[in-house]
Amino acid sequence: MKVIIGSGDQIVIKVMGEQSLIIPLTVELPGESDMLIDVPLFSQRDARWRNVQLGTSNVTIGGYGCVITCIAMLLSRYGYKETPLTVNEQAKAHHGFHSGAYFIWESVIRIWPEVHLLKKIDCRSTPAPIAQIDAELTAGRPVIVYVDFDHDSANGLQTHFVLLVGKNGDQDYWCNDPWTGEQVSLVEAYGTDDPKRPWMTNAGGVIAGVRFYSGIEE
Ligand SMILES: [Ca+2]
Repeated sequence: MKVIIGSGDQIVIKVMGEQSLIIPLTVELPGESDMLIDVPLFSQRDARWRNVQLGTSNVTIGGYGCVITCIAMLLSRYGYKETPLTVNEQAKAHHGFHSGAYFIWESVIRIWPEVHLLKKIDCRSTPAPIAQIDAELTAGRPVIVYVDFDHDSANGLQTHFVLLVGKNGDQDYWCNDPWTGEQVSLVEAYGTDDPKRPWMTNAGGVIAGVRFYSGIEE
């Protein structure tokens, strides 16, 4: 027997001579506001590279390599077989770092010619460009953003980069987080419901800056 049911319907279980058990149904269907791009995950703290020197600095990939880990995930999306370790090596060999540890966003196209920086946007004091981010994700292009690592604006911005890979409803995104190597809700991971910071309950307030990249699919 096949029965078609929908949201708002009820399932009634009646055992002979006993009271009926009524179970209301809630059916959640994926809407246009949910989507996900398939992007491999890397952790900057993976034992294979966590203790490796970042660029030519005296800090490690494990401690400060969120950017190159995002870049490794982004490149993987476009068919390059890179890891945080190989991105670090390639960038060192091609002047991809300045001041030791800072990855040069514009250097990507010199090293990986099918991927290039489109735009850098700082939005620490303005709402994030959600419509632009949505358009990029819908087109299948992951977006690098930065957030406050400790989600506490009282002590300034501790910059942490993550890779957005999909929409999670209208006010949130799925992100590949290099710190944990896991895919998480951006707002759950880096927002707060502290009433003193109401803007931190949605992605527009959590995102402090954006790096848009274009790339050619494999
Ligand atoms: Ca902070």
